[in-house]
Amino acid sequence: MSKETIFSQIIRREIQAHILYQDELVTAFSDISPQTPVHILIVPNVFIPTLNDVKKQHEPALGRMITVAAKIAHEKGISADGYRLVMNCNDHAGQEIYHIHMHLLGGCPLGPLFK
Ligand code: DGP
Repeated sequence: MSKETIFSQIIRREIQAHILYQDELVTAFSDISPQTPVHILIVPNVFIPTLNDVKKQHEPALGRMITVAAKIAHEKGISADGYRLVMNCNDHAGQEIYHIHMHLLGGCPLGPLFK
């Protein structure tokens, strides 16, 4: 799996998306099909298909993804109540877009992941 996805076009602003944040490492934009009142995707600008393809050189971007997620959560006013960060890898996790991304989910009770 080595072809760029629609997320690369969003990062390059070749197609429309609601971009909330962008710097030299990451881009954050609203999910096209929100599952919760706040549903933002945070992606590395560099093309990485899956978490299995992550290398040590990607650590700065991966760290930035978390700090940007926390910053957006604060700006959206969901920090105190809480939120969830999710990254799916491959079929069993339901990954649809093969450019790694972190889902920032919040704005309502999310329920337990495990029972
Ligand atoms: P995942 O299942 O983890 O691969 O999630 C992919 C997410 O990407 C899904 O929640 C919907 C979102 N998505 C898919 N296509 C687009 C798009 O063209 N624009 C935006 N903003 N989000 C998209």
